[in-house]
Amino acid sequence: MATDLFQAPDYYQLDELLTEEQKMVRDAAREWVKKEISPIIEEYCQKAEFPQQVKSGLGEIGAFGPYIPEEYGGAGLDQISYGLIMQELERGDSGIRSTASVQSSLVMYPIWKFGTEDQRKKFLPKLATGEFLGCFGLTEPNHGSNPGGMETHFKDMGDHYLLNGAKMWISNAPYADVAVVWAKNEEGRIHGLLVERGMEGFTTPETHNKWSLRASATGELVFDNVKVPKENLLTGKSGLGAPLMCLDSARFGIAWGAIGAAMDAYDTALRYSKERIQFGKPIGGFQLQQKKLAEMITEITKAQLLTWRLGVLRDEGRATTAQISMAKRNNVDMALTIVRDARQMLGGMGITGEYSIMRHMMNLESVVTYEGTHDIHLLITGFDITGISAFKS
Ligand code: TGC
Ligand code: FAD
Repeated sequence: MATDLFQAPDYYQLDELLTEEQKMVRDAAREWVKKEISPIIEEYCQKAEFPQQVKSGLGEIGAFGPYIPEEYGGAGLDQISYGLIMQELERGDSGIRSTASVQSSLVMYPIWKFGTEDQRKKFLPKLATGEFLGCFGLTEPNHGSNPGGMETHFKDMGDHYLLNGAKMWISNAPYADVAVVWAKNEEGRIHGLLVERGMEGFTTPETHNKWSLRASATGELVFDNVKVPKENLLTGKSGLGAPLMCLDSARFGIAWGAIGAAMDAYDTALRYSKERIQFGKPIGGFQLQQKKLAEMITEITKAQLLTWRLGVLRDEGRATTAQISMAKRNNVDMALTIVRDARQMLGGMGITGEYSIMRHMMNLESVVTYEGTHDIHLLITGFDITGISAFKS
């Protein structure tokens, strides 16, 4: 990719709503992305490889467990800071943000919230530095939007649990040292288990040929009579509500992250429109291109406000699942529309790796599907406002 010239749009002076600490955290992540991600990301996406070397840097900027208390190695930050870090990472690449979202909200969060003190001490500090990578296994081949129907199950064998089943579409799986796995016990109740690399019968085959999120490794989790020690059960919460609580946290981060991808595409298109001359003048001087740019900055600004308010509510412990769904759905859709328009504004150049736009576009096709699809989030809002669930007949 050409030199990273990114300048963040802030049309409504929203920086004034941030604390000095939040701005410091955001700026550190922004600088890190410019230095460590922008120069390498195109190459890693082209070869469809996760850049493992960025793990320690992600740990250093607090991207692994931003809101996990410092006593467990986390950064002890507030929710808005967490969101801002995700925004900056996704400005670089959704796959890098994915790695951090999964590690923070889907692995560290459940260990912190539902784990025992021994589990916290054993895993959290190593996950916070990036020495360990984690993954989260909820989705199965036959159960995506309806995880409650999962088939993966475990039996109490007295001195251990015996785990069988399979998960698919699992981010970080091929490199994960530990997997938070959701499985049913003999009574059909969902529990979280910590499955560690090296346990006999546990494999993590990589999913190849993705056109999207190519710098994030995706894989399966296969459990063939895996003996899981009893001390690896997450004892603090059971039922589908436990993984759904993790998803609340991750979806919140994605709502912020999508703004990052949109800001990058807008900034690129704006700069290009002032430089590219057709019919004797910069294309940014044509009304049709100005319409695209004006709508982009309007939508980014609305998303920034929505997300900032959600961050305040979340910091006060008042954000609801449905509010988070609305922000995830709106912002990812907003980002997809913006990257598609930005791609057109760059003409043929828009499809090349010289610019980040096509990569963002392809990435966002996963982001709009994972952590609850666009349609599922709409139904969550529908349920919330009517009180009638449209998921099931
Ligand atoms: P439903 O009957 O509504 O709920 C089941 C139980 O859970 C409780 N609950 C919650 N508890 C805590 N926090 C929440 N946010 C909760 N939401 C629901 C609920 O009260 C109930 O409790 P109880 O005691 O009555 O049993 O569940 P449902 O089966 O109707 O499904 C609802 C639905 C469809 C909204 C939900 O399952 C859903 O969100 N589906 C989408 C699946 C999804 O998002 N999967 C994501 C997989 S992880 C991923 O994609 C990672 S990508 C990572 C990356 O790379 O960034
Ligand atoms: P399906 O559930 O089969 O849905 C297919 C279509 O039907 C969708 O359009 C959906 O909106 C629609 N649909 C389904 N039910 C309804 C309904 N009731 N009403 C109306 N429409 C409906 N999962 C994890 O557990 N961990 C991970 O780390 C993870 N990482 C991922 C990484 C990538 C790159 C991808 C692509 C996915 C990842 N996932 C992960 C899985 C992801 O969460 C699922 O793909 C997602 O939840 C949708 O499930 P599905 O693909 O099975 O689609």
